[in-house]
Amino acid sequence: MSEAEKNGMNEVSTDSYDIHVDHAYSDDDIQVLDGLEAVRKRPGMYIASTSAKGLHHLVWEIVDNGIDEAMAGYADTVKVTVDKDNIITVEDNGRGMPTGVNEKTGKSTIETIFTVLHAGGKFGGGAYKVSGGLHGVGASVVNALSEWLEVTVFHEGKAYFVRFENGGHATEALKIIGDCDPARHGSLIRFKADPAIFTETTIYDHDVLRDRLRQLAFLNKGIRLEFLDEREEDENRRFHSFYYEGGLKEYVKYLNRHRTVIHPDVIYCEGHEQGIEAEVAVQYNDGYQANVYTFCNNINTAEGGTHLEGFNAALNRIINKYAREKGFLKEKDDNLTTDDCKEGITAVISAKHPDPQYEGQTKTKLGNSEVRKIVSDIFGAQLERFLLENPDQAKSIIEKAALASQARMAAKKAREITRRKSALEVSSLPGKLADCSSKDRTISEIYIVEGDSAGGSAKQGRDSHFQAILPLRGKILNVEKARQARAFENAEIRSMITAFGCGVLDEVDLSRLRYHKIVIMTDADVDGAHIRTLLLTFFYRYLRPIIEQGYVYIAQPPLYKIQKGQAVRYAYTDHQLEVIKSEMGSGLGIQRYKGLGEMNPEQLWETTMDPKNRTLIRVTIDDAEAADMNFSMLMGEEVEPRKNFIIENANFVQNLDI
Ligand code: 1YM
Repeated sequence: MSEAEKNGMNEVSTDSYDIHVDHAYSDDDIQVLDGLEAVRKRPGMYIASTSAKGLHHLVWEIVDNGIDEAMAGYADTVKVTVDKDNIITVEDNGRGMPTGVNEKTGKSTIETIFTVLHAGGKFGGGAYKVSGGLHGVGASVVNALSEWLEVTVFHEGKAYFVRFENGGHATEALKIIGDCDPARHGSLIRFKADPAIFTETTIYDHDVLRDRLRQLAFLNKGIRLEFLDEREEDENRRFHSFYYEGGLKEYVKYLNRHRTVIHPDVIYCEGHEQGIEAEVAVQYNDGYQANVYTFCNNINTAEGGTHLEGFNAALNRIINKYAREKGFLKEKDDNLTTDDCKEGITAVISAKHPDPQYEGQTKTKLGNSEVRKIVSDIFGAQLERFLLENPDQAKSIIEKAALASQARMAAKKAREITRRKSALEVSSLPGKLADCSSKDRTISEIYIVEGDSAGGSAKQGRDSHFQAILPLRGKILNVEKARQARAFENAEIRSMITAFGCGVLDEVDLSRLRYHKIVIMTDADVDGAHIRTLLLTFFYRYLRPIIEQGYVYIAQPPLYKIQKGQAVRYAYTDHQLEVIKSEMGSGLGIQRYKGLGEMNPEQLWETTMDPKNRTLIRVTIDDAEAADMNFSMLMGEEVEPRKNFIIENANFVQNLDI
């Protein structure tokens, strides 16, 4: 079923069609209407969804057009405003959309762009459009999904205007509505998302808009992106102006801002070949993770692709070449692997391609093969130059890769032991695990429980048919601060790996995962939150697919037990406690649970484990960059930002972007 059908939108769009079938329309008009009608019928085919994500997508379609105009060299600023009623205004200071009449449709070019699906590029005279989005389909899709949309163009002292409503129909033809300052030029688009389509929400998320606009400013150096949120009372949050002369160089500094870098200068290059642009920036920090973000035409290519392959190849080739030439590697030594060269790296790779091909499960893998060599050549040349010109910085980088290589060999040994154990021993499951009897993975659950006493209650309270319990003793290792070898030696981590059965890192095989629900159950206090974060960090770094596929959950134990005579109720939040208190009246016994251990097995089952009553929060990764950042910050070396973050976010795990 499409998003539209799920939302029961067929009737809505049919209605708006009928209103406008009027005898003056020719066959061509009907086709035009059909186009927008199709978008309203099945919005899911044109935008990500009709949820909050799709709502924000509308903004990005219009912003992309402004950025295109800026990238073509005609504009330098794109402004986005959200007003109190969640009406969006996007304005650029470019040439202004063409105000003439389109020969084929007999209507203004602007009306054509906004009412004919797939119009964009065709009318642009083959303009070089490399920004993301729907490749020119965007404007008409946004119009179709808006309650109304207005376009104002400022051009040679005149202001032109057209308004669309009722499923995207122009109320009248484009016309001059007045004079403007002859120096003013550009396009201004205002629209209100249609609540009949976006049934979940039509309220924009300030942080989502701000963060993406900041990212677009990093990805398009020299373009100013302004954001005004008129809903914000807080003056510090109302207005943001993003402008980065240094592009990705500044992006990498920003990404490393809470980390300790091991060399002062960002390695940076940009270049173009065959009409394809490549820009790369790199700086190493003292951590062990690789944080590499790749983009094509401003779109995050989460699955990587040829630009990433070209980068990896150049990094490996040049670092090994330099390490051999300068004697860091002896003749008998093996080459450093690409992973060795990437330990502690923060890198951003951005390609701009006139005809990008996307592959992969989520169509976020760049497929154009020519990009591989272009990135490899451009980045390789600059990396080599950088190492030769900056021997001190080169030394820090090469020594880090050499250490990574030694650690990798140690980790391999430790990991082989874990693997052999699970492969050879029949009863290899960890001793502390109370497994479930069912062999059906899809219904099996494993509760990771903090402490032996809560573990004991959980074991007694569970339904052993499908619920397994793995108690963990005390705090688990912080994998953000430890090398792999130490992680694989850690008893708690090994217990989890063997219990889950699906392998780790690049060997994860979800078909072997023994439980389709992995539930973290910790005390509802600061320590519990910390342990939960440590566990999520481990999952995120070593078992990411189990999060990506939605197998990880957080249990919600109650905070209070409220009793009046025989009647017992539980409150999971302070707010709920107040509600229950007012409902139950006076003479209440209220117990605050300090930990899971205070609940007897029956209570634990009833409140937290029984599928009929419990609340499980599914952990998701919406934004890899934000999640990475949070884990590095929460779990990394630098204490100050972590302290501040925890203070600002008392209930911080709920606020983690995962
Ligand atoms: C706030 C959104 O859409 N700006 C914008 C769009 C266009 C032009 C300028 C433009 C492009 C060209 C020539 C060209 C568009 N024009 C078309 C089309 N901002 C925003 N600014 N003149 C003006 O590409 O040759 C599509 S988008 F099709 F009419 F050329």
